[in-house]
Amino acid sequence: MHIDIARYENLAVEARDEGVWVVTLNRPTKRNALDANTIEELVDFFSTAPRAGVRATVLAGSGDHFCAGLDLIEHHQADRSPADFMHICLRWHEAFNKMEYGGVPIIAALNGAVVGGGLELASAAHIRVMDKTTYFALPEGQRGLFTGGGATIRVADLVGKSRMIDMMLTGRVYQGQEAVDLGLAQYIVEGSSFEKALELAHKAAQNLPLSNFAICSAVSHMQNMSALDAAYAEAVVAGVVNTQPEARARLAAFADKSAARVRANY
Ligand code: 1HE
Repeated sequence: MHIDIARYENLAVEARDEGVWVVTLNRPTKRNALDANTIEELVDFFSTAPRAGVRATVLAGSGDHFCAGLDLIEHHQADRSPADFMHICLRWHEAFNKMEYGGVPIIAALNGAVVGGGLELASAAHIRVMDKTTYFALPEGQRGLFTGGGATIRVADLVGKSRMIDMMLTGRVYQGQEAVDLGLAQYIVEGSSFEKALELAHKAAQNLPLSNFAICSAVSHMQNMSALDAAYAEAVVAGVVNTQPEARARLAAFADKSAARVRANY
């Protein structure tokens, strides 16, 4: 599989070294609002990435805001039927499921507004890094709308049902350390969230691809299963991953004491 960078209009797609790719929502004048075409481009990239040798992806937004959510102007002008919008939402799910279950680590570099569908997009990434400008909200209630890109699943999973309902009913905004404490992001940085996300992507890209595939696919699948089925599936995945020939050199390095040990941060 091959990623054709030139085919993207609303995304800027760039290959860095060590198999790390950077995907940037590239409509800053629209605050990177998600129109139908952007969603199709996300489906395309994240469907192709797992088979194109992508080892980790940084997902960022161009300009001062990560993403303003659903393109409200397009939605207003299209005056969609219920069936039309259902199909739009199914394409959002296609894109975000490809992200969450695709097996390639995705690190979201957040700044400014991460709101509505922008938070749905961010919550499909495996790691979220925020900076001091980042804020999270679900303004759907105020707009006469409802979430359609998986917030009832992923945002509720991150912050819990009650907090999500409060965010939607009252327009509550979370930012700063409180957002990390709630689980909306795993890192907050003084400087650039992009630099930190890139550092984390390079770190993840050092793992064997099959290990990352399991981490960025199996964990999510297993959360959807009964404990009994998840334990069975975990054993099967571990059977495949933990016996991969590529792991033998790493195990040998541990055995001969040349591999780094796990140490506490002091
Ligand atoms: C947009 C959008 C958008 C900006 N769709 N065009 N999401 C929201 O309710 C968030 C709506 N946006 C905002 O609250 C603000 O725009 C921001 C806080 C993100 C940024 O504020 P600001 O002052 O920097 O920008 P602005 O002046 O409000 O907007 C600049 C331009 O971006 C302007 O376009 P212009 O052509 O007049 O210059 C805006 O129209 C445009 N823009 N946000 C379209 N969202 C699957 S269901 C998901 C449901 C949802 O996501 S609901 C949440 C929608």
